[in-house]
Amino acid sequence: MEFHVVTLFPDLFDSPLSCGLIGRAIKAGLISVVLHSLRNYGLGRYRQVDDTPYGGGHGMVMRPEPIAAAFDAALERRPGLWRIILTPQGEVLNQAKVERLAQHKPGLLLLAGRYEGIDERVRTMADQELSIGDYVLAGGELAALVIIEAVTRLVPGAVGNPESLKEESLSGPTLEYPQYTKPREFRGQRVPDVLLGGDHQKIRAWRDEQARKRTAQRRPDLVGKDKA
Ligand code: 6GU
Repeated sequence: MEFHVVTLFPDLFDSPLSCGLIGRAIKAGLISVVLHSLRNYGLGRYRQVDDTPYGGGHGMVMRPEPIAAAFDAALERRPGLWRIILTPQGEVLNQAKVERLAQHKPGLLLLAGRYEGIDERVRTMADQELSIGDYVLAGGELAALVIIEAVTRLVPGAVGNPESLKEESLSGPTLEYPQYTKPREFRGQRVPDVLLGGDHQKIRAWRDEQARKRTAQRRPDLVGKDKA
């Protein structure tokens, strides 16, 4: 799986791409991430990438030409990439969408938008627009990293124990059951007896029930819902 990211801030990716799950997946050759610095495709002496909005208004708008040139360079290197614009105006990401993104061969091309907006004509160069939730970030860089991590987890071999993926993929979205580890008692709170008894059928039933209750209480919007 190959990820290409078009961004004005390639440095922002250094540590997230070198640590943890993503770092391991890169070292193992399971994924690769290619950063395309938008500044390299900027216009004129100042490598300009944005300009004032036609019609007036505050802020700057990203010009289409540098983005088009960066997309061309990425797609020349890897034809067939699924092209995504990261913007709060996109479809909201969820696990079902992550699973679909993981199916895209040879990989994803992610545009991290910045400033107050992107020229509307850039939308015609993309296959999909995605947001990671209903709040505002300064740019799409963190959203790109969210997508890279969520998709990388689904690449075979990237997650240490594949059993932890299996449970998620069987059902629609529910919250996890409560987990406990040592010690048996912490500040007066005891681990539920059922988990110490070793009756695996009983443990499974207890966990299912806890997950169901917790989902109903905290995320009623997920109840009865299939993967969307
Ligand atoms: Cl993809 N970009 C920005 N700028 N803000 C966001 C977002 C993306 N998703 C949620 N908020």
